[in-house]
Amino acid sequence: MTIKLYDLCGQDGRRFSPFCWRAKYALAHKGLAFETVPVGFGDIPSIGDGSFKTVPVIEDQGRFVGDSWAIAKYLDEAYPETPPLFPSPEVEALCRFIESWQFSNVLRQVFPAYVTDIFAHVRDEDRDYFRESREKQLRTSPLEKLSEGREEKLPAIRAALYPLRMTLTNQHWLSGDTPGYADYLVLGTFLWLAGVAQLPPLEKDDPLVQWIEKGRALYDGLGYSSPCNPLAA
Ligand SMILES: N[C@@H](CCC(=O)N[C@@H](CS)C(=O)NCC(=O)O)C(=O)O
Repeated sequence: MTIKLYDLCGQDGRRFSPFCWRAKYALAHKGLAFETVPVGFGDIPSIGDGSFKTVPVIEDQGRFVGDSWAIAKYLDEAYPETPPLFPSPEVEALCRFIESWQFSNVLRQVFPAYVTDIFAHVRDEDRDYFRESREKQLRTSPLEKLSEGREEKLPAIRAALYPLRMTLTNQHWLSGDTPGYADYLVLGTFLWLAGVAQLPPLEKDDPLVQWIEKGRALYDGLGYSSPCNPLAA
């Protein structure tokens, strides 16, 4: 039976949630058939029993699982015969580090700088909710103040990505010779940016661009399955 993935959707069918991208790559890595159910922010309370506050959520044979990490864990447990996302407790522990690093050093800088671009792409019916909730979360009103002079934030954002460039100079993927969950954790951020960024975050000759393109091409071009903007200029 095909697994359903409730996937955050904006205008033009655009999928931009970094966490939903992680779940899509996790499903694809395991070779599991899935279909996405596009949802806006306002649809989340109607998923399953109504207890979910965020997406991704998957529905597998009547069972609902939310949170990208919990989904990855669930998939490994429910489908042990397919390629593992966490082949060992050590890999899982290191993936936790990548997730924390990604959250604290990358997303935290990128999110405020690009929040108005997300706002520009959310569905009309989600706009008021998005503005109000993000102005509260980022303690800035109006949101547009956060994009003033954001070009000046790009050097720091690019510098935060240095550990990725350094690692990927010597190996094909963060997970080694073949892609794994560590890669999907990071690819999620770039796919989110590609879905919304009106200001390309990377420079054209950034070696990360090649790795991102390789990641997008995986699984029959999964990373190209949603409209996107250029990531580099
Ligand atoms: N820890 C969660 C975070 C998921 C999350 O924050 N999703 C956002 C979309 S990117 C969401 O659904 N937000 C709902 C809202 O803000 O109302 C995960 O890894 O799945």
